[in-house]
Amino acid sequence: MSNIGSYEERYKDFTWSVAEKELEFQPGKPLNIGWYCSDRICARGKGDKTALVWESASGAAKTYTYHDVRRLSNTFAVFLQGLGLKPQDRICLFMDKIPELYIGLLGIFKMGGIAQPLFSAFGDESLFVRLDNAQTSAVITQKKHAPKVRKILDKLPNLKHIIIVDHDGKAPLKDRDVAFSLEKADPVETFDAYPSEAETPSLLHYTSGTTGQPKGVKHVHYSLISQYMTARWVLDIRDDDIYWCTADPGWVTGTSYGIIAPWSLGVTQCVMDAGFSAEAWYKFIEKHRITNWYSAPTAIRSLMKAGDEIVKKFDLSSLRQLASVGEPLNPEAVIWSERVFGKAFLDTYFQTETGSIMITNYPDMKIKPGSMGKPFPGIRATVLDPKTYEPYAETGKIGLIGIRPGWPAMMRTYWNNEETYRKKFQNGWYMTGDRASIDKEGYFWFVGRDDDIINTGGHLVSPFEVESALLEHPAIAESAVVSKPDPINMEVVKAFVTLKPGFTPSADLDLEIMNFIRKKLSPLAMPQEITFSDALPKTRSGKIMRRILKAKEWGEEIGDTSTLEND
Ligand code: 6R9
Repeated sequence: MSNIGSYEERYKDFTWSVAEKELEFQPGKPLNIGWYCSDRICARGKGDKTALVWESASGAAKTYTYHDVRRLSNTFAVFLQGLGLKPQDRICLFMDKIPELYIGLLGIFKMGGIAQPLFSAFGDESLFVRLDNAQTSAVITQKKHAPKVRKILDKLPNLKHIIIVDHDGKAPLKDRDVAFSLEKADPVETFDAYPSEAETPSLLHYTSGTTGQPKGVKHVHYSLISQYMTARWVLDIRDDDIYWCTADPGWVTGTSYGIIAPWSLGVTQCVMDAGFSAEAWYKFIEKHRITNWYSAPTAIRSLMKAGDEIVKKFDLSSLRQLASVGEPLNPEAVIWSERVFGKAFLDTYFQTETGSIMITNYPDMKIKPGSMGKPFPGIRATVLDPKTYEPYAETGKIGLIGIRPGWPAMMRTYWNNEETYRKKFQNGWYMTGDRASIDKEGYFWFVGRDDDIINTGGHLVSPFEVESALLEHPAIAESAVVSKPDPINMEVVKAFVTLKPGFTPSADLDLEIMNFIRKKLSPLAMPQEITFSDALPKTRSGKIMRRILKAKEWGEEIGDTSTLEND
C-alpha cells in the first residue's frame, strides 16, 4: 500500500480543508500561487533544492534551484510592474517551453496579473481572437514568435507591450517592443507578492467551443488547493521524486500539473523543450532518473509504435508512477505499459474548465484497462439522463458526465461570457459535455464527446474555427469540418470544401489550403485531408450537416436524414 491511503478511506469524509491544512492556508488570508510555488518552499529550507531541470532540442541545458525560481520570478514581477502593468491586467505568455515561460508564470502571479498562456505554435489568427477577447495588455514572447504578434498589432489597441525575452540586438526593436533578459536583469532578492485572495483571478486558458470563438476559462488562486492535492495523491509526487510532465503550458495540464502542482509540492521537475521522439524521451527518463511521468495517450501510442526493442536499450527502472490525460487511454496502451515498463499508465480525466483531475485511477485501486477510474475525493461526479438531467438509477447506462460544482479549481466563469458559462449547468450539475457510463463498482467508462469538438492528440479543435478560417481562403465557397479516425492521434481534422467559380481542385490547391490553415491557426488545426465537393449536405434551413459527413468517415450509420435538404 502506498503512503497516501486507500481510495475508499480517502473518499469517505474528505474535505478540501485537508489540503488547506497541508498548505497552511487559512481561509480569508492572502493566497498567491507565485509565493506558494517559490518563497514558501525556500522558507521551508528547500531553497537549494533543484526546482527545474531544462533541456532543449539543441542540447542546451539549464538548472534552477528554488532560490533561483524565487529570485527570478521576483525579477520578472518587478520588470512587469516597471512597465506600468497593474494587478488583474492580462499578460500573455507566448513562448516555447523555455525557462522564462515557467518562471514568468510565477512572476505574473506575484505582481497580481492574470496569466494567459498560449501555444507558441499558434498562428496570427488564433492569437488575435484570444488576445482581442482578453483585452491583453502585454505579450511575453521570443524573437522568433514576435512577428506573429506584430502582424496583428494594428487590430489590438490595448496591447501595450511585446516583451522579447531573447533580444540579442541583431535586429532592432520595433513598435511596442521591449527587451527583457532574465539572466541579465538585476536579481530581485525580496518582493512582496500581491496579496491576492482565494477568489482573485489568476489564469485564463482558452478552450475551443462548438460554436463561436474560443472561450477564456477564468481560474482563481484557490485552484492551487485541488491541484496540489490531486498531484500528491494521484500522481503520487513525493519529496525526493523527479517529475516529468510532458504537456505544454499552453494547455491546462501544462500549467496545473506542469508548473503549479509540482512546484507547490517542492519537487524537482524536468522539462524537455523538443518535439516527440521515442529515443529522446527514453534517454531523458534514464538520464534524469524520472520517477513520476505524466503524459498523454497520443504520446503513449507513438511510443507503442516505436516498439518494445527500443525500450530495452534504456534503464527506465527509476519510473514509479505513470499517468495519462487528455483523451481516451485505450486498454492496449495500459496493458502495453505494464508489460514494457512494469507499470500501468493511470488514466486521469479532467478539463480546462475543471482545472484539476476529476475522475481518475488512484494508486492502490484496481485498474480496469479502458476505464477512467472513479471521482477524486471531494468530487461528486455522475452520469445524467440527457432528458431529465437526473442521475440514472441503474448502472451501465450511457449518459452525460455531470459534476457537482464547488471544488477549488473549478473555473469561475468564461471571460466576458457569463451567458455561455451559465449554460454549462443543469439541475445543479456542471455539464462536462462528455458521455460515459458507470459500472457496478463505480468505475467510469468514457464514451465520447456530446458535441462536434475534435480531440486530436489530446488537443481540442473547434470545427467552427477551422471552417471560418477556411472561408477566408480566396478559392473556398463553403466548408465543413469533421473528425476522422487516426491510429495515433485518435482523431484528426478533415475538411470538405466547395470551390468558388473559376477554381478547380488540384493537389497544389490542397496543399496550399492546408498550409493556409497551419499558418493562420496552428499545425493541430490543419486538415489532414481535404475533400473537394460539388455540394455539402445541408438541412432545409441551410445548416451544414456535419453529422452525415462524420458518420461516413467513421463508417457509422448515418441516422435520421429527414431534415436533409438535397435528398
Ligand atoms: C485536461 C484536458 C478536455 C476534454 C474532455 C474529454 C477529453 C480528457 C480524458 C478525456 C477520455 C480521458 N479528455 N481526459 N477523454 N479520457 N482521460 O484534456 O483538458 O483540453 O479542456 O480537454 O478532453 O473530452 O472533456 P481539455
